[in-house]
Amino acid sequence: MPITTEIFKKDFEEKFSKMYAKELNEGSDLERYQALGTLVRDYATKDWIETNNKYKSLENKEVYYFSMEFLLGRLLGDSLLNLGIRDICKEGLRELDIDLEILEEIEQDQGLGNGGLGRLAACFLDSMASLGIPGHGCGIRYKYGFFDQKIIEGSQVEVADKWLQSKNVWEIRKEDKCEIVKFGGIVTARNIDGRLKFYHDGYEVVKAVPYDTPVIGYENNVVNTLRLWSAESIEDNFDFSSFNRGEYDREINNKSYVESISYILYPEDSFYEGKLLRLKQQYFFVSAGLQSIIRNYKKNGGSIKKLHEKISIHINDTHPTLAIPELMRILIDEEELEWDEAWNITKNTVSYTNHTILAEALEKWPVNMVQELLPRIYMIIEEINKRYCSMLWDKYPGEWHKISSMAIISDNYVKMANLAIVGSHSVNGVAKLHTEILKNKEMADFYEFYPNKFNNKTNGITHRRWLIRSNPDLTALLKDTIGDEFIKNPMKLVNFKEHLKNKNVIESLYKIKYKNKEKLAKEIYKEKGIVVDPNSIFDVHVKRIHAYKRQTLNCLRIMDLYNRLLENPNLDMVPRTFIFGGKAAPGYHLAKNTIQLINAIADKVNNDPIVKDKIKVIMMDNYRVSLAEKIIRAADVSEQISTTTKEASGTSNMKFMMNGAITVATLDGANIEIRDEVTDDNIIIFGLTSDEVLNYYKTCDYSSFDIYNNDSRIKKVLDNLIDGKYSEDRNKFRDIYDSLLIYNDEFFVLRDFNDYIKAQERVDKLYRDKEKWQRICGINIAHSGIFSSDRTIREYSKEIWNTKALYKSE
Ligand code: 26W
Repeated sequence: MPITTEIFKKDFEEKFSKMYAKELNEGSDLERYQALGTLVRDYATKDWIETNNKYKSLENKEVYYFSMEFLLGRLLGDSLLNLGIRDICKEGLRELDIDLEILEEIEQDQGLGNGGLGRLAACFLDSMASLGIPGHGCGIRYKYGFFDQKIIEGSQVEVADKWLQSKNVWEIRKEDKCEIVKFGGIVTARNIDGRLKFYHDGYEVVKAVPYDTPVIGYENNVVNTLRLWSAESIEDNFDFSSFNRGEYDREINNKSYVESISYILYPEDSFYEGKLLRLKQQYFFVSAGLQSIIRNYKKNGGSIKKLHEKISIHINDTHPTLAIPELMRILIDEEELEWDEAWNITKNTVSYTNHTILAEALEKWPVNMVQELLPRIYMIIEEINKRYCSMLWDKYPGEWHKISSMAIISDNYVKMANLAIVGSHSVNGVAKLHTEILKNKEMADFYEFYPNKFNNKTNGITHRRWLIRSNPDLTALLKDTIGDEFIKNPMKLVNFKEHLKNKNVIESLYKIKYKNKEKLAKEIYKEKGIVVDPNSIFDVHVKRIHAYKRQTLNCLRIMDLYNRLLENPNLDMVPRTFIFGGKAAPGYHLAKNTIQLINAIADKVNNDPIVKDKIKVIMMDNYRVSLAEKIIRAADVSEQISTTTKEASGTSNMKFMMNGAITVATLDGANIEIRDEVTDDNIIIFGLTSDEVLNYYKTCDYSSFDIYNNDSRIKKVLDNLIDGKYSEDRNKFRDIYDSLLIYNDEFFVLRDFNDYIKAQERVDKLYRDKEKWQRICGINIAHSGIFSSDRTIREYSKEIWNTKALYKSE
């Protein structure tokens, strides 16, 4: 029965009184939010059960997206949207004198991810469900997600993310679906009737408890599952004899030792550290996930020999690579298949996405660590390596260097990317340039050996969250002009182009952006106490803080602009508000120093009466999905200024364009494809090309010191870092200064500086022509359809997973 306003009101009141045994008007907003969330989840359960029943027939191949991170953000608004009941609920609540938006704001972000990789996983879940593709997520239910960032006296302070403090209404604990994961111990081989069998003894046992969250498709009755695993000790395991011996503490410690596995998300992205706990996390969720998938598959009558025809395992970067030897272990030790057959099934089941070429992000584990923690898994990796290296020897006799760099085990390390390439049937990059670099440079030897494994899948974003839900006014304009086809088929956004001749549409675009900017200005005032003018250009740089993303380049140009304003306070320029947001990894000193620099510039500039109406600098605290939604829709300018070749794809670039911002970009990652879509007239490109960057690496003839000495403007801003202008402590920004000069500016900040300034001057000029500016924004919106993750997922489905939708969709 379709839900009406009346039914909803009745259901909601009932749910509330059942949960809290009191009247609705006696409840707090948190209680109302929780009642609403629980009700919405209930509304999805019928479809959830029915979808699961369909999957039981095994008619449809299912894909499991294994990822250490799922950065979901809030779920209430999107669930209502996808169930098609947002307007009904809003109206029903209004009649009860409750504002839906207030309840939506109560929800804690589900922040189980660092950045791009985790958010991509979340967008993919939404697209798989919305396209009716049988696809589920498998990951870790961290007790503490990505830390909350507070800015205190200009510096980042990390605070634990206690997202589970108030109940998570979306998840269901599935006690009956627990799995056992084994660590440590010893493995012995015995010959049983001519077959070598492996026995694992003396291991430690960890109970893996799944928590399931429904992933609701857009108005299609499909509900897939995100299954996150939590580590618990087995109570029965409690050794009471130790209690009698007075070793109570040891047992308690063992409990917390076990539970520490799913305690916390590692906050490093793009920098790998060989921490034992991280290796445990990886094996923990991969082993639990695979065991439960295979158990379920067999229960539904699936034949183990046909596993690869019915199930795809996708690994999101190398973090879940142990899925390869773990699947081998299950097939050989438990299902008693022969090696060759098991290997064939494994390779054909697993596919792998690479998300970064940064060498320091490549995972490798010390051999003795893997051996001790996962003795049987190590044996299997060794055997895979042995067989694979013998193939390499046949093909490249005598080429020792090549073979050792391609080997899975070398220099006493297990190289996870190598294992992922060898043990999967598909390796993909996340944007065209990135894939080309993988094929021709980073993974060139592998590409030569396995030319057919490599392919590109340019990233995408779910337009349901990033446009329809987070920018309702723009969505309304689009519906008014091009109808609502674009909701199911975002490629139809291109029809918006023809409306850009219409002055009223241009005016509406302007007004919508202005309104979004006003809302953000309010938020900035609330959070930071700083007044910003919505008539100024909102120039936004939000993403993880990292040297390669070059927040410093942005800082230097603001410092330069400030210098020019000091020289000439009447400088003719459109006022700008520079908005930054992003977290630094806690151990990444330079990134933290960059945050301090942004805040120091903000402090100086925002309090200088000479320039205060021309420029403002804001560093928003605690950048996260829910804040991104508010910032991105209000942006005029999107800063995508990574050193060319370093940003695998970027995805915020797509979100900004879809919300009608103009991109200032280097020709890096998906920026190139955005440029190709909108053409050079509708994007502002600057900086070194990838060939130029690669050439610098080859010839080693870059000298930032020469640039510094020959360019007085650059010299001046660099000197400002250490001359006391931004801090009485002249050493405060010394490390940034040194990285740019003494360490020869690894990311070519100085080289791109002048070109970047010119690009920004073009922005200034363009913005003065209001109509032209809005038309360009409109063109960007019109061409953003291809960057919907629906397009990406269709490609994965067709070209990698071979999965079919439950029904025919557009
Ligand atoms: C081992 C530590 C570690 C943790 C996370 C290394 C690397 C990562 C991720 C691969 C970093 C990441 O999020 N990469 C981003 O992935 C996005 C989705 O594909 C891309 O859009 C970004 O360009 C890429 O930086």
